[in-house]
This record gives sequence, structure tokens and C-alpha cells, in this order.
Amino acid sequence: MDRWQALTDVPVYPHLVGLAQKPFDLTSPGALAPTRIEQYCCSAAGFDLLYAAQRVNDEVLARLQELADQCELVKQFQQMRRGAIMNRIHGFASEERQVLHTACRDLFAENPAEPVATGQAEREIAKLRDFLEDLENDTLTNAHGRPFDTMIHVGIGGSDLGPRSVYEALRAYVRPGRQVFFVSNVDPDDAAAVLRRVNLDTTLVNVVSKSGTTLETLTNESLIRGAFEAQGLDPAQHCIAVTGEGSPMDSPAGYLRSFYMFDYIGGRYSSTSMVGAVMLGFALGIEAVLEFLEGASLMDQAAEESELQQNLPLLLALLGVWNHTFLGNATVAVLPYSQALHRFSAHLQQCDMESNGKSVSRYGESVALKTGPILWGEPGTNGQHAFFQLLHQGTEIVPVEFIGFRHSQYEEDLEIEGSTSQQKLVANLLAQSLAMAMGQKDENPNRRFPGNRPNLILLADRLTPKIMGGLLALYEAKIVFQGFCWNINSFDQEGVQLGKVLAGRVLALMGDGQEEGGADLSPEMALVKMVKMGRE
Ligand code: G6Q
Repeated sequence: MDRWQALTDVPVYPHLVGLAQKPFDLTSPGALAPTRIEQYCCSAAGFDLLYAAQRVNDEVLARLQELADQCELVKQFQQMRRGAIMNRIHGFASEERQVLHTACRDLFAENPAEPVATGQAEREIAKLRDFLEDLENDTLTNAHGRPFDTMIHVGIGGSDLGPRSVYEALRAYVRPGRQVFFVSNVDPDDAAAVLRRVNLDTTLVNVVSKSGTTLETLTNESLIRGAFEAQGLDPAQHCIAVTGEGSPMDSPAGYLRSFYMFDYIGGRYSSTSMVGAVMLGFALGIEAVLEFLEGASLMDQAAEESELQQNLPLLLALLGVWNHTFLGNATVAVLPYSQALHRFSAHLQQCDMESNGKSVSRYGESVALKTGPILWGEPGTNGQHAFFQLLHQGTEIVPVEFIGFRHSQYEEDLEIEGSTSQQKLVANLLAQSLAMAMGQKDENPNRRFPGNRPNLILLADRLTPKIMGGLLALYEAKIVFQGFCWNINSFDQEGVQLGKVLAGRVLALMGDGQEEGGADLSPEMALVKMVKMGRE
């Protein structure tokens, strides 16, 4: 949006503000007519986005298209995929990097958007294929010639949340006899609990850290290496690494095999790089990895469509901007009606809030409007028995993004009282969508449902590796489009630095550390004293 430095300067902005004064009334008779439901549907990469239950009409959609055009959202996405430097704050010190997570999956086109990065991705895939074949044909075994059957994936933040949510989503396809555990927290109980459950003799440890310097990951790696040594096993025979080229972890001595992720891939966007692929390849096999990448690639291509109502990621993004910036809703709930997606909202929490939780524009100026919403969620139907009360009758209006599937993964289902469990699941999703939109009148005020709670449904046939790749890429593109629209840098995370620095200072004081000079205690020391007092 270099022509417009702030969303408020974009010509269509006042028109959208005007339309937001009287948004489409979902509670009016016939509001959810069959024609509207059929018309307000956008399909791409195996997904249907049903958005009739949004507070939009054709006029709002036309203005949102103008917003996309005036902010050049698709053009910026195309530039990003082709290697433009997007991770920057103009005029100030910043990361100044390309943003090329899309290159990791641009393997299926004859002419990749950014051939150099895709070439690097192809080389890593080839290394992964060799590694998996070596495991398969027993070239790579433990010291006693036994095959590895377990992987502990050690990483945190972007090196954990995406891969973990993908593993959980695709557990149904894990190869018999293989299993993966994750260790992320520096809380020693996290590693201890996993170590109790595995047989280290046949376990591979996949240490994942782009920087190779992350406190939690290095601590957990040392702890786990110590556990191998305690059992008389050589950790170097069990550890593999995914790291940045030239990082402190980029050392063949300590690891059986190493895979690279590159500078131009942000941690929270890295699930389709080796950060997710090594774990996924071990668990599911190389073919599933390729399907996963293909699904993501199809969604990236869909995001280059110029028509809003044909571009599923752009539409998802701009409906979110409408709900947040123009209708003023502070949060958004992503509610998958799929138990397998139980960690997906946790991944999105990071991907969305670390990307778009920003207060300065790409020009270093304070933003005039709110940027990223608070994103949260849990699977349905469980959530219905928990926080849905607030969604239906609370004073805070929460736009909802439902995710559902026509078929279950395992297809182990039974008809009970005339319907299968999958039918019950999907029926509940549809019912919740309608109840939130249409509401209900009642003489008893406590039984009234105000309705007009915007929601949408993302629907696919079945949660497969390909669909999971598409879902991941869909939300990545949504986040990127929204960041472009708010004209913020969605690719850095300066906001996590201060806490890290203070933690280092506090940690030094937690030992026998003394404060230098000054009669007054610092807040850090005062707090440390409070913690220590509890132990005396
Ligand atoms: C993500 C962030 C952050 C990062 C972790 C782990 O976008 O940069 O969550 O992924 O701090 O970093 P390493 O992979 O370098 O250990």
C-alpha cells in the first residue's frame, strides 16, 4: 500500500465507514434466503467458504473489492511470492528480508515464483527423501541395528506450534509403529513427562531451531542428551537437526543428519519448510509430505486471483477486516468442528497475533486504527458446553470462523438414533452458525438471542494431508493480506524481545546474583526476593 501510508487515507475508507453504520441485518425475515446462501460461497483448493452469515451485502463486497484494489493487496502478495523484501520498516533498522515461506511448496509449477528459494527447498526435500529411505531400508538404525520408531521434536514458538498442530491434525495417517512427541517448554516437567513415555534406544531427537540459540530448545536438547548418556547411549547417534545455515547448531559433529531452513522463512510461517516436514515425513512418509505441500501450493495460487469473490484467502481476510476495523469487534474465534484440529487455534494464535499485533506502520508511524484482533478458539462441539453462552448472549460480539468436514478421518462411525456421529457434529456446526446469525425473539429477556453475530463456515470433504496444507496456507495468506491492508509489517516480532532481555537479567539474580550499586532494590530484585522468600 505504498501509495497510501494509512488505511484511513485509502479513498474507499470513508465509504466503508458509512456502510458500517447500518450493516446487513441477519435477523430480518428471509435474510438467510437460499439464494444468498448459494451465492455467498467461494471455493478454492478443496474448500468452500460459506459467508452468508456475515453482515455484508453486495454493496459492502463491492467496496471491499475496491479496498483490495486500492491497497494493491493481490499485487503485494504476488511481489512477496516473487522475492520482494517485505519484512522491513522504511527508514528504521529492521530485518530487511524477503518473505518466502511460499517457495517451500512452489514445487509443482513449471515456473516457480522465486526459483532460487524453491531450488533450495527442492534440495532439502531430496535430503529428506534420502533420510526417510535410509530409515526405511535400515541403513540408518540405532547402535544395535534396530529401527527408530519414535521421534521427539524439540522446538518452541514457530518451531513447535505449527508442526505440532499439523501432527495432531494428521495423526489418523501416521504409519503403524511410528510415533512423535513434542517438547517445547523450558518447564523441566515437559521433557520429563515425554522421557517417561519413550524408549530412548529407538528414539530420534529432532532439534528444531532456526537461530540455533533459543534458550528453551538448547536447554531441552541438553536435558534429553543427558537422558541418553544416563542410559549409556550416545546422543550423537540419535539427534538430528533442523536449523539455519551457519547457525551455532549447524554442526555435523553433534547430529546424525541436518536440514536447513532459510533466512527468508519466518518461524511462524515455517510449517511447510523442513521445520514441519522432517517430523511429518518420519510420521507419515514422504508422499504425505508432498501432498501436504501441494495443498498449500494450491491455496497460494488461489490467493493470486484478482476478484475478491473468487479469491478465498483474500475474502477471508477482508471479511475479517470488515468485522474488526469497520464493525469494531475486538476478537475472532476460530472453531474447528474436528477434534484433530484441537491445536490449530493455538498455532493461529501465534501466526496471527505475532504477525499483526503491531502498533506502527511500515513507515514507523503509529497506526490510527486497530490492527490485529485477538484470536482464540477450541474445537466444537466441546466449546458449545463451555464458552458458547457468551457467543450467543454476551455483550461482546465475537465473529466466528467455523471449520468443518463432510467426512470423518477414520470413518469409524455408527448410526445411533437415526444419525451418525459425523452427522451430529456437522448438524451442530450448522445450527450454531444459524443461531448466531438469526437469533431468536422471546418474551423472556433471558431467553432472547439477539443474533447478528457474524460467522462463516469453511468446509472441506475430509481432513487429509493435502487439505491440511491448504488450511495452513489459507490462514497464512489471510494474515498476510490483513497486514498489507493495515500497512504493518507482519513478518517481524520485536515485541517479544523486551521480555527475553529481562528474563536474562532476572535469571542472573535468581542464582546468587547481586545487584550492582544503588540503595534501592530494582523491581527485578524485589520480585526475585518474593520468590526466594517462599523457599526459606
Ligand atoms: C516466530 C518467532 C518465534 C520463533 C521461536 C523459535 O515467528 O520467530 O516463535 O519461531 O522463538 O525460534 P528458533 O527456531 O530460532 O529456535
